[in-house]
Amino acid sequence: MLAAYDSQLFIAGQWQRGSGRALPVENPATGEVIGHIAAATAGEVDAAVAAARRAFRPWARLAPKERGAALHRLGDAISARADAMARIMTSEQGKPLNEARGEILKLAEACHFYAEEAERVHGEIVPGATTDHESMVVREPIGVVGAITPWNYPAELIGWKLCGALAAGCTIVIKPAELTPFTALAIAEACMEAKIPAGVVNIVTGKGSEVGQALVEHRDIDKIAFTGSSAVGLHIQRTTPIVRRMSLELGGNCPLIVAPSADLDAAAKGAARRGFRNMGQICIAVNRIYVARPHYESFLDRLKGAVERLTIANGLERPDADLGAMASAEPLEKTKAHLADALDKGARLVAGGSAPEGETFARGHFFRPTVVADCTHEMKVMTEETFGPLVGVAPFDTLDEAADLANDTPYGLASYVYARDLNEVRALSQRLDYGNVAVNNVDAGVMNAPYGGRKQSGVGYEHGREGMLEYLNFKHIRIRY
Ligand code: TAP
Repeated sequence: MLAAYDSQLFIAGQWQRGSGRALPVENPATGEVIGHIAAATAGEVDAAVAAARRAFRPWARLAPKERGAALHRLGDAISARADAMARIMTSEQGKPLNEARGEILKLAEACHFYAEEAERVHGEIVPGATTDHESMVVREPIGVVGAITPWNYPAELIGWKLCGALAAGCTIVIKPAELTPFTALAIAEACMEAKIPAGVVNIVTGKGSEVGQALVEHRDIDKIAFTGSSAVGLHIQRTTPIVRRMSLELGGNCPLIVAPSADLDAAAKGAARRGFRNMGQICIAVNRIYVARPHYESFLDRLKGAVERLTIANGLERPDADLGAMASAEPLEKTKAHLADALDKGARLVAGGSAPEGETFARGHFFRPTVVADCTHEMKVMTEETFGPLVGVAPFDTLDEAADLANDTPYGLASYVYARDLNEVRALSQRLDYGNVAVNNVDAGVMNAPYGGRKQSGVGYEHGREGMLEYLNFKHIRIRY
């Protein structure tokens, strides 16, 4: 049991036992209850927002270097407790321990990156129309941020918001996913150790439809930063009661194109990694693959080999496994439904297709990484976000056809291309209607470049300087001399 965090909220720099009803948190690899969260009440949400409001002016007035120093301390505190935080994450989310530890270290990296960016917030002097006028454009922090995050990357998706907001001079109230609250509370503990001033970071736990919705409806929050499904993002957009800034990082259905000039081994390896890492529960997971027809069968053979080499285990028992448990029954059931839909409509099963056998897998949410071929856009795997370990494959005849198929989706988050011919690289990367295009690699997001989606994948950016600009307003000051 994670007794230290049981039923705790983090408000105004203090741990506080939540007074709302207790909700169990399970280890998805075993079904064991590892602790409880308290569903924050309306009064507790108000207290967290009020604490963030009180902390805002003093935090915003600090010199950027001081805010940067605080973020560096937070990065150090997180790195120092990476092993313990990784165990918490694996226990509640299911990903293998080494992968969880890597995510915690990425969170520390975000702290250090935005610690430096804090000092690079500056404006411009714009010449006036006449010589006696001058315009200054300055940037100011937006204010109090309400952040709502999902369970697939329980540390990083909090970190990008928290670090961007704090660097800019904002304060924050975070509502983590109900499935993965303890990683968030461990971040709060690191904030205490790093001496982040009271009220700058606050965490309230509970159900999205209640506690998340209370943040969305709160009138004293200046910006909502949300990562989650497109359906909930749209609901948030519709139910927000006031005009305010909002960033929405939403769902994806990401294509990978294996062009005629591709290195097939590299493409198969990349597809297996980005299709199935974190059990496919990634907004930028490869969901569908389009292969130049002459390479179709040989690519499928390579992909089958790469996928069947992936190891699955209880992530606490085997830290270096490639894959762990899925986070809950819901994405597992959706994966099975999308697989059944594809097979019913004529897809060919190439790899996986069932749960792994054995005592280790008897009580948890496990499924083998699954590939189906001969897919069409009549099938859900090619048009909807599965968010599980299922990838569909189809052949194409021309680059135009490949680009059209890749763009045939309401989503626009990430896309992937494998090609050695620079003309193919150019043609495809220009045609793909996505916020991120990775060519001959599958790492669509890096810390120092903007990361965001188009169409139903959202509005706004995280990562890079752009990730901090989301938390800043412009102010134009026109001066007559
Ligand atoms: P959602 O069901 O949308 O939940 C996301 C967060 O919103 C959770 O904290 C959830 O709380 C909360 N929530 C639910 N209903 C709410 C409401 N009415 N008002 C306010 N908050 C509410 O997504 P998920 O299943 O956790 O995550 C998977 C989705 O996230 C996928 O679509 C994936 O593509 C997307 N995602 C996108 C990105 C980027 S960067 N674009 C990154 C990761 C994930 P509960 O946990 O209590 O339900």
